[in-house]
Amino acid sequence: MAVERTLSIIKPDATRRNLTGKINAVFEDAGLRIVAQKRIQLTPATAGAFYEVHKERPFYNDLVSFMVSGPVVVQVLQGENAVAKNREVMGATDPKKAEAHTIRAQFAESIEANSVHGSDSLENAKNEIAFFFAGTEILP
Ligand code: RTP
Ligand code: MG
Repeated sequence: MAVERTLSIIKPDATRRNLTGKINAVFEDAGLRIVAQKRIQLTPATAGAFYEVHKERPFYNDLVSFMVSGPVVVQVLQGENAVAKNREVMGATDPKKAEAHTIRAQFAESIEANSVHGSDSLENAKNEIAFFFAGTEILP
């Protein structure tokens, strides 16, 4: 198994409820290392560009509004098989369908306000990391 990096975002529903530490503990307990992290306010333009792949989906406008509704924490997670491991600890998009031990089962409010984002492939991870971070900001 290769050491990978993936992009994670702790979403506004979670920053609002002061859950960033609890969520980071789940990542670290799963063997993922936080090698870059910053708390930022997304703009509609930035959130819209980040979620460009969902532009035609019915939930796109609501998703962009939600993502700018408060600060987010963008982070790079590193570890063995990090892309799949992070998706595993996040749980299903809809928290009602997520397994009990996952972040979304424990913390998400709804299918939209579901506490975390994680890259869904190694290729997307590379692009999403570059979207938010300069190479010099990532410190393994
Ligand atoms: P993410 O990209 O945030 O890691 O989540 P995901 O892969 O599990 O889900 P995806 O299908 O990529 O959807 C992106 C985000 O859009 C919101 N969503 N809302 N109202 C809805 O039916 C709906 N479906 C998706 C969620 O915030 C989801 O994480
Ligand atoms: Mg996705």
